[in-house]
Amino acid sequence: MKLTNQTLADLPAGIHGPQYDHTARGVGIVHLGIGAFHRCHMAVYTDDVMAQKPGDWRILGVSLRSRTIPDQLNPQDGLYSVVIKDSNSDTTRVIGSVAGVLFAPEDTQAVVQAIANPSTQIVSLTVTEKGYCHDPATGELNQSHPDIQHDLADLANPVSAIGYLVAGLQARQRSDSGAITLLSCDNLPANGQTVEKIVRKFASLVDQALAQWIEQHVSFPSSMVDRIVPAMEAEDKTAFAQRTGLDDAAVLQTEPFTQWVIEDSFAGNRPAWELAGATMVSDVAPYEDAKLRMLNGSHSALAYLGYLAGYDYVHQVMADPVLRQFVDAFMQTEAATSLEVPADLDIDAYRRELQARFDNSALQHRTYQIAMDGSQKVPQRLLQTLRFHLRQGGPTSCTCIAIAAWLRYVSGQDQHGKKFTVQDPMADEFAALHRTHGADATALVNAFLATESVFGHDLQQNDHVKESVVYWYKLICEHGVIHAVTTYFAQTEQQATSRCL
Ligand code: CS2
Repeated sequence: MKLTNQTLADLPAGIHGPQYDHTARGVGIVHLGIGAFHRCHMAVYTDDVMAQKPGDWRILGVSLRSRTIPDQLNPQDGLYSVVIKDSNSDTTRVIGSVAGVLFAPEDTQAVVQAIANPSTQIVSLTVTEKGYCHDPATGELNQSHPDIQHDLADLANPVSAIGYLVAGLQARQRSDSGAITLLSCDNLPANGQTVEKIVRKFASLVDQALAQWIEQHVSFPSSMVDRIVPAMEAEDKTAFAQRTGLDDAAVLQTEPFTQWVIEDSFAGNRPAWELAGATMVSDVAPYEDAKLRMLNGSHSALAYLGYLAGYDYVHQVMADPVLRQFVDAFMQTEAATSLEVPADLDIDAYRRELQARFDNSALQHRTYQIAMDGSQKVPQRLLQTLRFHLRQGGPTSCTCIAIAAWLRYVSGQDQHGKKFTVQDPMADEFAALHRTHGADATALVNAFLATESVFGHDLQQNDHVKESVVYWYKLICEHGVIHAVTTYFAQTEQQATSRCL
């Protein structure tokens, strides 16, 4: 049975459809980058809100690059299933909040018009870290990015998310359609302020009057988003169809846990997401930092170490006693101690809960998926923790081990000599660094630390960081990840003993 509005009344037993008439609701949100994460997160919250309250909050999705999602969702009237899996059981629901999906390269004007439409109150984004075309170390617009250069020269036919936003805001200004909110839902620190800085910079390069209009009419709340959403593979879809009898080309899987903390500063109306469990606050920063450094920081660390050691999935890394202990030590001694912990967050309980989420073997979350785009992720996930402890004279070894594992990962070869493709906008630059300096660990680490878009200006001048990353990098290359991490624990134990004596 193909999933569509027509077949919704006959869903297989145990699968629940939307608890409201989704076809009677209008669109109030345009979402750029309608990938799996958005459809398991904000679209679910919005579906829950519409089931509880009247309101035209359906989401018009925009796919910026790939035709896959519009081709999957549009023939299904925007409907898709979400399978929520824990280690022992799963539940499935069909989400009705997505009204349809535009394919930006072909529907360019429709996207711009949708942003300008007076009924659109919010444009939200999940375009991944690299989709902001910014310098990850500083958060500034990268004006030499080819997509930005293209859009500055031809804003009538944008290709970047930032170009679409500014073209849409310009159309909104021209048609006097009123205030609007741009809501970033990507894992960036101060994501609202970051997108504000980038959009305003871009707009000022186009037209000062537009930049001023944006200042007066657009708000940019920050938000912290959290739900683990592993990519759905072809076999997972076939298994779903066989198990349920439902033919859903867009089915997704996720974990039971979900969290959304939103800065309550909207320029127009918004759905009452708090009814669906979102937390509205005046300052997201402490939640965002905790999530980025604890969850995403340890995710990246375990992905690089685990992938090099030959583990394909997160739960397998967690089942390795040495790496499990490392993840715990990373969180407890370095990430957690670098934070200004929000008053309502029990950081020890948070750490344990994260480990339980990583243990979820039903999720099949690939280390390779998390390992991609390190150049865009490492600054906020690892380097802020490192900088904090450098200032305080605190512990830095776990973070330096994770950085060393990343440098080794981007060589494109694991510790068993297996070659793989590094997915990262800077993959070619990193490969060149390995070609030039591969035989000399000190020269290699120096060259990486001098990559300012990742490491800024400060870290290349820090001898302690250099020495530590070189030391762990050599151990990882010569003896493997498990030996390096075991050495770390032996050293920590020795230090603890000598402190006691
Ligand atoms: C992961 C995140 O792929 C990654 O880099 O660390 O997508 C992570 O699963 C989410 O941020 C969880 O909320």
